[in-house]
Amino acid sequence: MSKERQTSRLVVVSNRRPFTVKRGPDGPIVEKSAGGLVAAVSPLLESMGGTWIAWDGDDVARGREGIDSARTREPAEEVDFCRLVPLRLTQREVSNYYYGFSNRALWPLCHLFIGRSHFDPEQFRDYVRVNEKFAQATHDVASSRDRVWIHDYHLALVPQLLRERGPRAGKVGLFWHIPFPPWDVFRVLPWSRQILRGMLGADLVGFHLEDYAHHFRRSVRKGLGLQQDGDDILTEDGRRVKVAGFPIGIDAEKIESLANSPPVERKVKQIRDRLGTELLILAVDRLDYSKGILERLQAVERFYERHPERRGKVVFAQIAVPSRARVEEYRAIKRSIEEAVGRINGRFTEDGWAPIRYLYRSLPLNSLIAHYRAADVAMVTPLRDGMNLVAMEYVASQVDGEGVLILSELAGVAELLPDAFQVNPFDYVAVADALEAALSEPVESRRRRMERMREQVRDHDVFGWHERFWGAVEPEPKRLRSASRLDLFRRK
Ligand code: ADQ
Repeated sequence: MSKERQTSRLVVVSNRRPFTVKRGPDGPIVEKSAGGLVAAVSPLLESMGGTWIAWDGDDVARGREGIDSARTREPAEEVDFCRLVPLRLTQREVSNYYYGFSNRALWPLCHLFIGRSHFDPEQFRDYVRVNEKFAQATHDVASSRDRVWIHDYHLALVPQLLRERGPRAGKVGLFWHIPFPPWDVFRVLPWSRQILRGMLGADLVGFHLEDYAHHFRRSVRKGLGLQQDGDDILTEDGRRVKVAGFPIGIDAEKIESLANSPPVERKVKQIRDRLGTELLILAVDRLDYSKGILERLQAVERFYERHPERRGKVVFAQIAVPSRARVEEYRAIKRSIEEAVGRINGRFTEDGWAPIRYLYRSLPLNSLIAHYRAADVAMVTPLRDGMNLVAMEYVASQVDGEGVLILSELAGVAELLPDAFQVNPFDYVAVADALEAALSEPVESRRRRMERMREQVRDHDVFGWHERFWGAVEPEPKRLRSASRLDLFRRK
């Protein structure tokens, strides 16, 4: 098959596309997809352009059973900052590959929730089939001078499947956005060795932390019997695969400048005026059991129980963006969260004040940043998290330097932010105590902590992440800059 003409050098391959298009009363509405991968990778393509290959995200609306299986790719779309190649999947494929194997086997296992993992051969079969579709589309679209950047656990087999489709001059990198567990956990997966072999098709396999990279190397040695030379893995076909930790970052410059912008300042004032209390504690997550929302609510309940003097003066706001709502575990956790919010509000509400505000929706970026700025304390307490961008976004939004961050020591980002109030998210007594300590902390020490955290977030931004990742296999990757002035997510 002839290669399509390419004008860019970066080809991003991910399950999720950077935005979704919904039908609105006045025509299509373009919305940025919520989630860490899109938040991290979008600024790079906004800055340098490129091609993004992703599932078109639309399995239900168009009823996909029985589609022409030879035609798996929609025509490429030009959007403001990249060329998008949407991939078609059938309903069954989406159900088995995405909701099934990716999110009911790999996701819980990598986050150490072995008891939540489901292993189903049918789902794995469709995972392989969909990975083949992604590999074929990438092979068709990428030219030999492109860097192919495959993202995340949905596409673990794509590096090897791509290699099998013919020799490539361009480098292939895989970035794994979630934790990689110890071999004793990963080996529980019946197809663990296939997954490891698939990943090793890349020239470079990156993780957020050196700890995760270490677990991967050890899994490859123990599971596949391969040799290691320094930090590299030596494959059976004589290749050398680089494996390392590359902590991800955010577009800190863009978030800071938005936090300082007049529309955000107006919104901050509006939030504070409507609050009706002196202090705001904020939590923002995708609705996922790994984010520890239920455990956090338990800590918040204890806090109000132990500190009656704070009632009427502090509000806790939980903003949860809907996620994977077709998976029963996610529907169950949503019900439990809603019950807990109702119970705690029922218990403590008095004189027009309610302790918890709960929003189940995605917010536009400006509004999200205004909430970060308006909050006196942010609680980022996942039970396990590859990195966690919300913590970094909160820090970058503290342009007055006065916010306090309570951070789970089980999130990868904890390595970067030792100045946060670090807690074990399973220890609700300690988390409740940390809340009181955070609210009572004098302004001067808040500022000192926040200043150091802001430096860390600036020094480890998403552009540096990109440079360090590709710098591991290419001598001089292109230096990128924030694209904050681009008019984004508008379809041409
Ligand atoms: P996620 O699990 O999605 O990412 P996270 O890193 O916190 O977790 O990113 C979530 C993103 O969604 C943030 O950019 C946040 O702003 C956005 N978001 C959350 N709630 C929102 C809301 N209500 N409205 C709008 N936006 C919202 C995965 C891994 C992480 C890793 C990232 C990047 O699980 O550990 O940090 O990828 O590698």
